[in-house]
Amino acid sequence: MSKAISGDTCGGGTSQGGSSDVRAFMEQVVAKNPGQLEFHQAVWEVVESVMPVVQATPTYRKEKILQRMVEPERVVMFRVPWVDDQGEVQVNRGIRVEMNSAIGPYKGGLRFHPTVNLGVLKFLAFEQVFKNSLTTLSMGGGKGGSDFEPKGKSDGEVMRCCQAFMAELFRHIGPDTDVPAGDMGVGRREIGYLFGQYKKLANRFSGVLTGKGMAFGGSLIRPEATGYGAVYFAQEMLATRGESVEGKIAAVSGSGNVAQYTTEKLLELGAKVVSLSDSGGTIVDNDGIDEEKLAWVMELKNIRRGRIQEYAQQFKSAKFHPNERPWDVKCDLAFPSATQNEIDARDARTLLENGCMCVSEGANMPTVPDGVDLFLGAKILYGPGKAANAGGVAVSGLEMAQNRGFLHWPREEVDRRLREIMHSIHENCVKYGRNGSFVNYVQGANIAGFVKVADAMLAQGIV
Ligand code: NDP
Ligand code: 2IT
Repeated sequence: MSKAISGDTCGGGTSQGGSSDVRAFMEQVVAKNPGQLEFHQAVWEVVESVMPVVQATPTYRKEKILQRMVEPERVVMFRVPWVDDQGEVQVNRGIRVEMNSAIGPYKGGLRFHPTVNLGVLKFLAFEQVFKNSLTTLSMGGGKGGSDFEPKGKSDGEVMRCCQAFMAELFRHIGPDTDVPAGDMGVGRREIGYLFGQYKKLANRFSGVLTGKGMAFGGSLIRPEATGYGAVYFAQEMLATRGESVEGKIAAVSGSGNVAQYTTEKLLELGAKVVSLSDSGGTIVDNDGIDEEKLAWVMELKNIRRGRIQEYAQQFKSAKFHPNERPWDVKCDLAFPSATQNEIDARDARTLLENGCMCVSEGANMPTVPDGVDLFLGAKILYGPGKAANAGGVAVSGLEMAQNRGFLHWPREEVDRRLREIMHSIHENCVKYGRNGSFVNYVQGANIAGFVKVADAMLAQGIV
């Protein structure tokens, strides 16, 4: 088993390779954004892919498209004061990074986690710009959140924090300007509290947030969308090699929203899921996590808000490995669905040695750069987060469309559109990422996502 990480440290920095143009560009980014390691890491990966396109396109160079893309259009940072159940005043920080609105209103989730800081949210907002572009829908990129820790807090405390957060954020968002949603630590409960406070302050019932409850404008399949989409993307990748999900052994990390619905779809398609995790460690169940066990996990995580460790007490077929991640488990398919930099180079090597043929990233940037290089070097099917996990924001876009039309599409309709979007993202990755018989999905996703945003920026002048 590999050691758990804090999720905010490894990878990034300036140690990555690339051409001299890439290095020169990155030196400026690093100098201008000191200490924002995750942001450097995310930018580096994109710049490495798109630099040849930029070099070959004089207008991109002249108009300084890349230089503009790494500068957020706006960042709002604010105080989030609230009172805990003991009557004590707590002070958190709120941030919204409005990265790029060239192709639509800012769109992206809110993360509540103690590791949240400006650099983390800038990395997430930057990734979101290209991801949203890939979805084929009209959405710009943004991300926000707070260093608030929801774990161990009462519903009342979570509500008061959400209200304090929205008391400032409401001025900066709107259905045509910026439409937040959930991310780590922000699920249906938090979106409900945030929406209630927005509605009260703005005196407006609008589709200003996505991931809403079904009774007040939410879309069917939005809770499932990221996990289902990551599996649909894996299906697309596997099909290029005449393979399918059926009968495969899958390792999943995390046990939150993305991990749960990744597992649900994998089971439906006949795979055997053998792991889940949280920040306390990993459970490995060699008998497989079946539908009944998954329903138990959903109750544990979504209602009781307990720890994954309890799974091993409930099901004797499982073993709990404290403070460890699942990547030593022998698997055909890996679905990192917890957090950034959760697959280090050693993990990547172990996955490859154990015969893993496909990695589909439900989480954002879960693999460190050296790990990505190992996957690409081994020519396995490697779907980076901005392509593989785009299903979540895509269905958020569908929720916005339904809100605009006062409509409520049936489950089958949303699922069909989600499948179509994942198919088209895959096709676009193949179009821009094919190198002979191998598809480099990193290159494909980055270039396809970049070109649409860059062309929109060119058309709109220097703004
Ligand atoms: P949740 O909060 O529902 O679940 C997060 C899971 O990851 C929890 O099990 C959590 O454990 C675990 N985790 C968090 N940090 C660590 C860590 N350092 N080490 C080990 N486990 C950790 O979030 P989501 O499922 O929504 O998000 C998971 C990932 O997917 C994130 O990277 C997010 O950005 C990405 N994503 C989410 C989308 C969505 O629609 N929700 C869309 C696209 C991407 P614990 O409870 O112990 O903290
Ligand atoms: O990382 C992501 O794409 C999300 N957290 C979902 C964003 C959204 O607006 O649905």
